[in-house]
Amino acid sequence: SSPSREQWGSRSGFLFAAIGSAVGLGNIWRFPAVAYENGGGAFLLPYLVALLTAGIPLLVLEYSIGHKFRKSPPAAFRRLSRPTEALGWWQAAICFVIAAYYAVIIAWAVRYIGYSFGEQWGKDANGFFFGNFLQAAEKPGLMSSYVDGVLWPLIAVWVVVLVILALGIRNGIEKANKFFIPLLVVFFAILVVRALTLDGAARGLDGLFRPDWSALGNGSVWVAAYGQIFFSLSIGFGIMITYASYLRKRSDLTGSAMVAGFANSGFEILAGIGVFATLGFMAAAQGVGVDEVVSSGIGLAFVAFPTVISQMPMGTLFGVLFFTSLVLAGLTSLISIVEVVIAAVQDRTGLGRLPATLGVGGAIALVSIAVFPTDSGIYVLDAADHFINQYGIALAALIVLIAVGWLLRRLPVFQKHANETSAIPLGRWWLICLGIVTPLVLGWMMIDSLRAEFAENYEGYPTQFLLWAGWGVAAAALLVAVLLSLLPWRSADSETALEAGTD
Ligand code: LEU
Repeated sequence: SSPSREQWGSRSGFLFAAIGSAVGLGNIWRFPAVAYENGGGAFLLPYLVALLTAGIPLLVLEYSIGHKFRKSPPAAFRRLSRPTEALGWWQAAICFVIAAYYAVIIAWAVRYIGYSFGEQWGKDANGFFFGNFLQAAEKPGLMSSYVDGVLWPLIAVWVVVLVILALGIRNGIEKANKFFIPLLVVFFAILVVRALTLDGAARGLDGLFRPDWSALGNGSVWVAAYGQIFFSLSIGFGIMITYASYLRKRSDLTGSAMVAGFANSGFEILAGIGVFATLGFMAAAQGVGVDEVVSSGIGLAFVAFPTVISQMPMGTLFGVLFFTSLVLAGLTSLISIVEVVIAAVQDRTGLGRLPATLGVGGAIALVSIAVFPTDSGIYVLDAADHFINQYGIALAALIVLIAVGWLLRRLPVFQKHANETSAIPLGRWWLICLGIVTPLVLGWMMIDSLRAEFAENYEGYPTQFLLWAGWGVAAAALLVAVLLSLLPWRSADSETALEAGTD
């Protein structure tokens, strides 16, 4: 590999970073609600099937691509074949968009650590969040005013992330993950134990895990399982290619994929237990059924949890633990998303780490700071998140599999590459999962979500708004990617760096 490419200090450093990327907001607020809505305990079956047929096999593929070429996605895909370079830029562009809004949610959580003291949201957590805190407009539209209470924590989040990234792979990303992830596990474990000792916890768990076997006959339940696995494991948008490009030559790729995959799912199930035990307490306190208090995403973290916190003894401590966990889990994921874009530009231009971090990371931070701490920020965030997930991540993953598996027929090359240094050999099942099963599921997912998109406007938002904040953002990511891939690689430096990347 090129002598100047950075490397992880140890295998555990890479694993902590890979797990840190995977364990994020998605684990804490997405999984519990998705599982609940899709068959409860019965959902664990499609979830496990998705993990084993798509999650872990794709992790291994991404590790192998990054490890073989020692490059970030655009340069790695360019080595695969000239036209596929665009796929790498597409992944980098998706990361640009995700990073810009993901940071804002972390900023909210930072602010809510402070609000936990004295439970400042008062009796109306919903009104407080959307009104007092976000100062959200009534309806989605163009941004018209700034919200200081979001702006300052957001700037702080970006400063922390850019400093860590500027310190590099070993001194920045690896050290941060080795510190943040154990801390997260400790905080979250205390939180789960506390939640399990609340009155009503058992009712919550029963609500989550009671299996509805009839859900297994429903196609959309399977789609939800695959969707959750993609977002949660951070696969399909180049993060794992990038992180694996900093591995040493002799690295156990399949073993690492198993560890990262199971660790992420383990944390996810732990989060499900903690969240539902807490919701069970809330339902019991209000004398209603668990189904009346379940919400997902933003509503769960910033409305339901504050409400529960106000109702429990020692709520402040619980609030601090919960929001700090969100911040830690979010930061380690955000770092990985931004690193994809930095590495892509570095590989392309030969820029050093510091200028690349300031230039690229700074550009993402600027967009994030300009768009999201505004009265329309939450609507743009919601639409961009939905569209970039459906028509970014899932679609890009499908096209990567068609290109690598069917057009170029390179899956066996990566299978051989992984088997050269890995403890657990990849057999024929791996080819079948990635060549046939996963593309079929992803193709079905695409048709299914397009159908829903045209049946009714997402969240009932106005069409004009969805055209720019949703479709526009997803299409721009693709367009920018194609344009970037068409630019000639003029700099002698980057071509040499590229050539040096072979093994
Ligand atoms: N895997 C992360 C999560 O679960 C998200 C990804 C975009 C880094 O939140």
